[in-house]
Amino acid sequence: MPTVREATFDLFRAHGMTTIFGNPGSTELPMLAEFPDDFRYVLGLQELVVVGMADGYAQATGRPTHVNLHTAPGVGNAVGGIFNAQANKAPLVITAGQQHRAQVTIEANLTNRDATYGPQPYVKWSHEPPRAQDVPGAIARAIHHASLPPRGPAFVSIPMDDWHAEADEDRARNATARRVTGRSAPAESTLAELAARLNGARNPVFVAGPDIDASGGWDAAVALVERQRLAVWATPAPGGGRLGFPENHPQFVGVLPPAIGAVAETLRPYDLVLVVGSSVFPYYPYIPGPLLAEETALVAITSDPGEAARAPMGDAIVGDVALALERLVALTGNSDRTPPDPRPEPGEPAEADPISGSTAMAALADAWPEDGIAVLEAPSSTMAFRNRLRLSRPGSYFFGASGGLGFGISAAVGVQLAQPGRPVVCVLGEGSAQYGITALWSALAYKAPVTFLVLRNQEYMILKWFAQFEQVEGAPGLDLPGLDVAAVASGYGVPAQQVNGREELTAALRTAIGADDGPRLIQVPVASGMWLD
Ligand SMILES: Cc1ncc(C[n+]2csc(CCOP(=O)(O)OP(=O)(O)O)c2C)c(N)n1
Repeated sequence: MPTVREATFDLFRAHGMTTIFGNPGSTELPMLAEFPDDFRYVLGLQELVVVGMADGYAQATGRPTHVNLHTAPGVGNAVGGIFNAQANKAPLVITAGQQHRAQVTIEANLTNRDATYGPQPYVKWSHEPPRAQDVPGAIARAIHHASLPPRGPAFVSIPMDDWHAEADEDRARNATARRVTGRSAPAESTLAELAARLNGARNPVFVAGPDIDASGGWDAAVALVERQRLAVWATPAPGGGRLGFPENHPQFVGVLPPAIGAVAETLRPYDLVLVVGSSVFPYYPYIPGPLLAEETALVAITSDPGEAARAPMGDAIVGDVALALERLVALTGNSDRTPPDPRPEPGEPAEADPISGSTAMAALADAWPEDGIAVLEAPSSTMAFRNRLRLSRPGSYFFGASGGLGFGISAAVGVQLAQPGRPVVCVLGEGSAQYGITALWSALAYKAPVTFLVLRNQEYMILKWFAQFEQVEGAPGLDLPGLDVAAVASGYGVPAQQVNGREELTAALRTAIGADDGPRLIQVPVASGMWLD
C-alpha cells in the first residue's frame, strides 16, 4: 500500500510537475523526506520570491507549477506574491505544511489556525483535507482549479503527519489518472455575428491583452489584424503582464493610457473596439470621464467570466482567446480599409549625465538579443521600455500585472529556468529590486544566466510623480539615498558592476547577455524623471 507521500509524488509526476519551488520548515520536512531523484527542488530564501519564481516558471512553461510553503508565517510572507500570481493568471498549486493533526485543536506552536483563510481572497480554491487519505485528491483538485480558465493559484494546507499515512489506493489512482480540460471556443453563431460587425465597421480597432500570448493566439491575432487592416493598441501597461501583439508591427500604434477619461479619448476615433485577452480595462489612476465616446461600441473576448462580468461597458464573449481568434480569421473577409500610419521610430534620446531612463532603454535596445525575454519592474522607465524595445516575439515579456513589487528578480529566475535556451534580461528600479532581492541567491545557486539591469535614481520616482498627480505635498519616504544594489548583489556572490553613460552600459549589457554560466548584474545611475519615450 503506498503512503500519501508516494501517491502524491506519483500525481505530480503524472502532471509533469517535477520542479518544486519552496522554502522549507519543520512542517514540510516529512513531505521532502527521501526526495526522489527525478524531482528538482528550487530553494528561495523568502516566500515572496518562492512564489515569484514559480509564477515566472508557470507562465513561461504554460504548466501548473508546485509551490511549497512553511505553514502560517510562510503563507503570510507569500501573500503579496499570490496576489501577483492571481493577476498574472499563473497556474500555481500552493501547498503549505500544518501542525500534526494531534496538535491542531490545542494550537501547538506553528499551527496554521484557519489555514484556508490566509490566501483565500487571492486563490481560486483554498482547502485543508479532512483526512490524510484525501491529500492526493485535494492536490489533484487544486491542479485542475489552477489550470482551468481563468488560470490562477489554488491552495492546500497539509498536516505534517499526513505524508506517512497509508493512501486510499483506489482514490489516489483515480485522482492521478484523471485529465480535465477547459479550452472552449465561443459559440460559432456569436463569432459569426462579431465577424459581421467587424466587416461592417467603418473604423474598428484591436486592443491586445496578455491572454493572447498565454493562450497561444499570437499568430491568429496578427492574421486577423492584417486581414481586417486594424490599428492595434496594447491594453494599459499596469495590466499588460504579457504582450499580446508584436510591438514592431506597422499596425501597432501604442499602449493605451491607464485611466477612464484618457482611454475614452484615445478610442474616440473608432466605431468598434475589439478587446482581446484583457480586462476592460486595467485602469489605475482615477481620471473621470465617460467610459467611451457615444459613437464607440466595444466587444471583449476573454476566457475569464469575472472579467466579462465586471467590465463597466460594452459586450463580452467568454471563451478561449486563441480559438476565438482563429475562428474570426476564418469568418472575416479581407478588408480594403486604409491601415493606420505606423508609429514613429523613437528618436535619439537627449544626452545628459547621468543618462535618462530613455537613454538606458536605448542602450538596452542596441544590445538586445534576437530571442531575448524581458522581465520588467522599473516603474518610471516602463513606457520608455515599451517604446524603445518594441518586442516582436511571443513569450518575450513578463510584467507583474498586479503592481505588487517583488515580482521582477524572482520571476526572471523562474522564466530563465523554464527557458534555458533564451537570454533573460530583467530591468529593475533600485527600489523595486529590494522586494525580491533574495532571489539573486537562487539565480546564482541554480546558474540562471539572467542579466539584471538596475536603474539607480536614488528615489521612488513613480511615487513622486503620483504625489504631483494626487496633489500631495510633503510625503515622507520617497528618497533612497546611497542604495548600492551592485554591492548587495556582490554579497550574494553575483558578479556585479556599476557603469556610467550609454556607451559603457551598451558594452556591459552585451557582455553580460553573452555570458551563460550564471547571473550578472549591471547598475547604472539615471537621472530623476518619468521616462515616457
Ligand atoms: C509590495 C509593494 N509595496 C509598495 C508598492 C508601492 N510602490 C509602487 S512603485 C514604488 C517605487 C518603485 O521605485 P523604483 O523601483 O526605484 O522605481 P522608480 O519609480 O524610481 O522608477 C513603490 C514603493 C508596491 N507597488 N508594491
